[in-house]
Amino acid sequence: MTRKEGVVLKGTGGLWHVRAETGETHEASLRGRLKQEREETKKLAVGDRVMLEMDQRGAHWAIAEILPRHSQLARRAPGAGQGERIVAANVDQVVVVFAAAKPEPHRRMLDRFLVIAEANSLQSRIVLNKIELVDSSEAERAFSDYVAAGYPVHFTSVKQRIGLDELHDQLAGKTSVLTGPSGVGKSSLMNSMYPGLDLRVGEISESVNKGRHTTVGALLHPLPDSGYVVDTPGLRELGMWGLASEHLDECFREFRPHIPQCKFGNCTHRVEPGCAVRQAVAQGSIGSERYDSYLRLREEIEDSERKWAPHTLAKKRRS
Ligand SMILES: Nc1nc2c(ncn2[C@@H]2O[C@H](COP(=O)(O)OP(=O)(O)OP(=O)(O)O)[C@@H](O)[C@H]2O)c(=O)[nH]1
Ligand SMILES: [Mg+2]
Ligand SMILES: [Zn+2]
Repeated sequence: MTRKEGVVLKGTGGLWHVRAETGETHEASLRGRLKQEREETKKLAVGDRVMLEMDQRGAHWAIAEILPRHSQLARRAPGAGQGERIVAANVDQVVVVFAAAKPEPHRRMLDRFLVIAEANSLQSRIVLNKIELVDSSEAERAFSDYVAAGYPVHFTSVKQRIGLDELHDQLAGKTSVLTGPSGVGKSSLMNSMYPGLDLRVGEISESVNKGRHTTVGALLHPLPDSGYVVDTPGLRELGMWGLASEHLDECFREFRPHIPQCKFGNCTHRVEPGCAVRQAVAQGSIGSERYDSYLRLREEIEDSERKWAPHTLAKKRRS
């Protein structure tokens, strides 16, 4: 029987586009047996590595097996982790692009992207593009919190071709989710690193994404040399659904060494005495803006927990 391994690039109406290791793309449907598996983690997503098998007549490819995943970017429905949806599988990193100016970088939004990546146990990389528009040492100072937290930060300019080779090297051979607000230069960066590559990375189409029930699938784009870029309808839409408020602190990397030092095990790092996180903020080892982001996001998550908790309870009682 003819069998080969491949990577799922996209799915449309039950038909999946699978790129074989040798480069050609096949359309394949999922074997009935796999369709029936109820396990959430077995649901197929772009980025999944699969085994293809040719049917007896030699006419169609079928996905016979989904190979184990090493990571995933998931979207969870509000309220107790039901209805998890895998946006992409085997993601190696999230690349968050902002502009140094035009538009001004939005730190709160950056922190939100980083939290979503951390909540999915994915590594992040920050790109500050249009660096030629500002004083570069000032920009470096403004982003020193992130460097200190352990995030790689790239300062780039498409206009002056700064930092593009370094970024290109970090995309090679990896599967990257590229995201960031509109107008920061995501398409320009990709086009200048990979001339001729036609990507719509990270673009958020307002009309398709407004309804919560509309689902727009992600696409996996092979890069010309090696590696893939995941084209999602936008990470922001993923929200922080499913992240419990008591786990938010761990999604701020630089908080982690301090959390176990707090006097109370369930410390919210707001008003509790003996809070090691607040002490680190006072001493400057945690940036105050990062701490402010934490407080705001915590409020936001707690609000949604209050909103969804009765709903979840009612559901549980019914079943
Ligand atoms: N000054 C300057 N302008 C840049 C740079 N990179 C991109 N631009 C400009 O910024 C504008 C937006 O760039 P795009 O690449 O379309 O931005 P995008 O992030 O793909 O935006 P969306 O597709 O809307 O999400 C364009 O006019 C680019 O020419 C840069 O390094 N410096
Ligand atoms: Mg674009
Ligand atoms: Zn604390």
